[in-house]
Amino acid sequence: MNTPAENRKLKAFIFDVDGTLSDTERDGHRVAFNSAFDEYGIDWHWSVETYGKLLAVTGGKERMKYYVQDFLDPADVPDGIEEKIPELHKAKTRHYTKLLSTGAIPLRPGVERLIDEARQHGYRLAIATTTTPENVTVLLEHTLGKESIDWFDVIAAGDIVAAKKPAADIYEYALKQMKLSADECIAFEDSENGIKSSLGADLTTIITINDYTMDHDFSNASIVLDQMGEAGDNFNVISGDSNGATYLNCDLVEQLYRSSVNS
Ligand code: XBP
Ligand code: MG
Repeated sequence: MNTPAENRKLKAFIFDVDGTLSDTERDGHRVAFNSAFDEYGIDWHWSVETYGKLLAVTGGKERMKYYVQDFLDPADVPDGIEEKIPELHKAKTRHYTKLLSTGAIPLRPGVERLIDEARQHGYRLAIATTTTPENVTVLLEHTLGKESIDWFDVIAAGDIVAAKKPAADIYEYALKQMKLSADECIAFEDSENGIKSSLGADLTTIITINDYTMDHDFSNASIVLDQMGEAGDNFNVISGDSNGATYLNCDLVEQLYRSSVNS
């Protein structure tokens, strides 16, 4: 935080994608991994429960390596699998983008409204995610429309940085691209790896949990909500103070930003 408190102004919203904009993990990424394994004749099947454990490691290629190393009996590791992972991951991305292009996975409640409102108020928008860039564009195209890709100043994604979340690199990259400092932005996350990354970049962070992340440690979040919510579809506040608000709008985002940068 380097700007004097009285001059600090919120200029941009930086969104995580998986789990935050949309519940893509269980019915999107997991399904696509399993389809890739089937395509390659590999007899792995990641159940909903196993996948929850595998989410400890971000990045699809990294997650497959983690599975091989920590979940498989060495005797069951297919020959040459480590070298095959990049190719397997390309197949996974193909299955994922195909699935999402059917519109199978919607945005989470309140996401579209908050993005619309942020644009009306003149906040800049960015994405900071671990997933592959084309996975982000296919989600945006089939939820907010093709033109929405241009609403984001930067889509920071995947292998563009060497170290994925929980490292702060992807948020730092997004800030650099926008030529903004951390105290001019706010991050939206859903997971412990995500908040470690955003806090590592010094960003005030708002959390919306999901089934896979409800037990994560969010003790340094500005607020923890079950969803962004809508008028008439209230969020539940898990921790923090919504100051009487019943859904996440730009007013509440501003209040949370102010109390964080002034503390
Ligand atoms: C997202 C991820 C990604 C996706 C898979 O984490 O962990 O690995 O599950 O994406 P976050 P790829 O929401 O914290 O960014 O297979 O394209 O890597
Ligand atoms: Mg996430």
